[in-house]
Amino acid sequence: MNNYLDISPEVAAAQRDGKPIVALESTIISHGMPYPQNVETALRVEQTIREGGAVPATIAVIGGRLKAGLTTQGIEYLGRKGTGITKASRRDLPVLVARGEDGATTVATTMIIAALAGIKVFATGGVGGVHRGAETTMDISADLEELARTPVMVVCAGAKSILDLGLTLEYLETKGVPVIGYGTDELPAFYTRTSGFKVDYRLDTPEELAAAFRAKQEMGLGGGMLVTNPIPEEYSMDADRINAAIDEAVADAKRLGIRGKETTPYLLARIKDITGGDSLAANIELVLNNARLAAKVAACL
Ligand code: PSU
Ligand code: MN
Repeated sequence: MNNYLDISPEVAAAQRDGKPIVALESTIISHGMPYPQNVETALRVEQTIREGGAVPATIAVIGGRLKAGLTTQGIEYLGRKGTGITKASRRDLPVLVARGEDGATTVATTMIIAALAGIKVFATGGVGGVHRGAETTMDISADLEELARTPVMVVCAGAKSILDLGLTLEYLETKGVPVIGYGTDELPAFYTRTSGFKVDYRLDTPEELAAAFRAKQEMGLGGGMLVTNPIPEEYSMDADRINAAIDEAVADAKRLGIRGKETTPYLLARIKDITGGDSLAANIELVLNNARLAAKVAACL
């Protein structure tokens, strides 16, 4: 086993018993939602995975150790510290680990640690992508590169239009990452079920998702797979309203000169304020929905 990795007793027992395991990220806790909804949601997501017959492995870096599986206290600690914890992508791991520091793992880093721990399925809300204006800023999330190289299935609710969805799909195509719509031909746009962009393939059952992922690994193609699962109809937001809020948030970020890793957390918080908290409610529901699907796929694998 990797010398830097700690697998929690619950996750280790699940591995011994051959039980399905679902990885969860921690940047969504520290930087994606405010306290205390972040902690409540993280615990509800874990509970949802247990109800689905799988074992949750929330992933983070604590005191320089890569953790697969956190305690409730660990989740509470990350949630309270919030943006006081380093948002840790691939490039951040070496120094955080060498210094014995904490890090909240993004999609990219959660994939890395899940793969080290032998976990194949990971549920989250949204993934990073190619940002609007990337043709001049070059702001392309390391999440996309990780999907290209690390063999973990990421179940998300699509990508939100804080990103350039068309360029994000182009990038994933170049990198050979299959983008699957679960029960849909269209890429879901996180808060809404449609975006106007087509996914590569529509698959309708957890078994089909598992079979495609297994085939990719067994052929030696490596890398991940992006499963996009639309937010349940009853929680989806009005497209005009959410798009206006996103445009306003993107304009504010530009005016304030927000850059780099601050961009995504700033936009999420700003959109929540502009929508009077409604975007957060939708965000919570779609994460729970993704956890349910991920537990089913993990059981098939
Ligand atoms: N999108 C969300 N919620 C999030 C994130 C993205 O709706 O919490 C987080 C995830 O951890 C994702 C990261 O991996 O932001 C991407 O950040 P960046 O764009 O800086 O790569
Ligand atoms: Mn970025």
